[in-house]
Amino acid sequence: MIKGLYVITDEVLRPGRTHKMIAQAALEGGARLIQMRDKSISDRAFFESAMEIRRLCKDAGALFFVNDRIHIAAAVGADGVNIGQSDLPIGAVRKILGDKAIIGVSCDCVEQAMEAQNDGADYIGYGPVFATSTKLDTGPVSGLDILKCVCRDIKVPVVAIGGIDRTNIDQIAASGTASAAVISAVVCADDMKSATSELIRRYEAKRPK
Ligand code: TZP
Ligand code: MG
Repeated sequence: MIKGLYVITDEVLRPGRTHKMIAQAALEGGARLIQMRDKSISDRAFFESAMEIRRLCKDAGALFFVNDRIHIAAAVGADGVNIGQSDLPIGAVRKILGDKAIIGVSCDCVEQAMEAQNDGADYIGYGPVFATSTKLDTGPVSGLDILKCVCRDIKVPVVAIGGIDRTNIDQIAASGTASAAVISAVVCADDMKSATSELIRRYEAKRPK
């Protein structure tokens, strides 16, 4: 279920590109995992965009995730949420969203990943693997060796994130990840649709069969 390229929307990196435009282009490029992420807009504005993206994802047979805002994930019927270390605990999120919701937890060290797995996370978002300027309050860059250890030790799917682009996504695929999450590699590309398909092609070519 959590497999391949995971595209996360962001309206700040390229002003004028909306969450919906980004999601649409990513879906057209073949992405089947989409997350809407916005740390600053109002709940109402988030909800309205999320409703539209929910529909686009359903039509494309893609999974739709909401970043952080659990109540909006519930309200729009998202497939899941991606939460951080300071969001509600997983058990509380489950109570709100139910058993079928896919709960991803962002982690920046193996201890956090183990704890999230034990608490019932459906996937681990791990990173930053490489340097990134998209998110400033990150833990240290992990690099590929630590990522490989995490993939070896964690049983649930590992979604790598942070600084992943067309030049290094093959290494992410070869490290045992289930998925590679990108923001700027799609959002800042001149052609978001073809950037998405290229990332998918490169990831799939190096995924261990
Ligand atoms: N969490 C860890 S790194 C990161 C997040 C949300 C940002 C990833 O953005 P980019 O542009 O793909 O490096
Ligand atoms: Mg968060």
